[in-house]
Amino acid sequence: MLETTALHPAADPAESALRRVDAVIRERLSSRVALIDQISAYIVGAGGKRIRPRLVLLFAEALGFEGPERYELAAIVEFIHTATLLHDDVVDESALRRGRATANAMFGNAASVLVGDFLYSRAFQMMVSVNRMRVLDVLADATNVIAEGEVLQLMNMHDPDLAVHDYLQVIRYKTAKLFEASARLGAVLAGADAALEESCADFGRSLGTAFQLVDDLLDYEGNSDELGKNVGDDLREGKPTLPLLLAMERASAAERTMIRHAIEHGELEKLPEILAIVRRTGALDATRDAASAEAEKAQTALRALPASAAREALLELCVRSVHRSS
Ligand code: GRG
Repeated sequence: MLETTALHPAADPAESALRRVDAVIRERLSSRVALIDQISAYIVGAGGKRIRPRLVLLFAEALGFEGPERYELAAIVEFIHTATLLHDDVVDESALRRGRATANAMFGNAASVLVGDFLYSRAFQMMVSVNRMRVLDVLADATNVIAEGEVLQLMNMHDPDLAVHDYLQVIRYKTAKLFEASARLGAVLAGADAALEESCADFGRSLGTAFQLVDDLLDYEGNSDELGKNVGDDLREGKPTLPLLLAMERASAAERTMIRHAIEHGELEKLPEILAIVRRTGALDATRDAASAEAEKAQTALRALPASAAREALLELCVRSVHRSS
């Protein structure tokens, strides 16, 4: 079981720092080009949970770093995250994000990709201003791996025979890598030694994996209003995620054929039947169990940190990431 002492959101030590980060985000979004201002304000203004900046801030705080670079780095990881969302929604032809029409639906694919490029390159300008080679090293590596993950995922589309191991590799690359980098950067700022930095990175990798497992689960059992994006998108795209892979292992031959067909052809028509199979076979519960196991690994990695309010908030984040509905 995941354990933590109860932490009221108001007591989260990252809350006031996050307001500073939002100010940096607003300031650094500005461009001479009106369409960039308009689209970036549209997507950033829609909110988001700010998990990755929270990781930078909480690890920096847990390790005693209080310099202003933490706000800049927190904003940088949010810009990179937002750039990947803009690109991802084009690739996936998604229509809803953060409870609003996606930027691609509002402004078109070209504008969306290009503003993603702006945010991504602005993040690199900001990294240079932090003037630490390790920061550039960590983020250059992370962004490259994220792109590899997205291409691997593209290669796996419509493949009902995808191995769970290969599915996990994709989620470690496309999602967990930025969580890992965010946690690691808090440690880099604080000048942590190599072993401690690795423990922080381990936390981020495990939490990011848990987070994506839940994301894939919510695509079947979630509610579009709460999620702020359309459920069933993964099936529509023919994306073989863990709930489907596990359901196929456990279903009857006829049911397996139905799921295989849906993955191969990417169709929503059979969503209600497939959802019933995924539920009945326990594939959703098993996906949540896999997420819980990853979140527990993340919590174990936190033992390397001294006790503090920031460490408590990180423990709490593990619980919330598994038991979330948005
Ligand atoms: C620009 C470096 C770069 C790469 C482009 C398209 C692409 C390659 C990568 C996409 C990676 C991606 C979107 C992975 C999914 C990650 C994920 C779980 C997103 C949702 O995160 P939340 O729930 O979003 O934290 P909010 O809206 O709360 O911020």
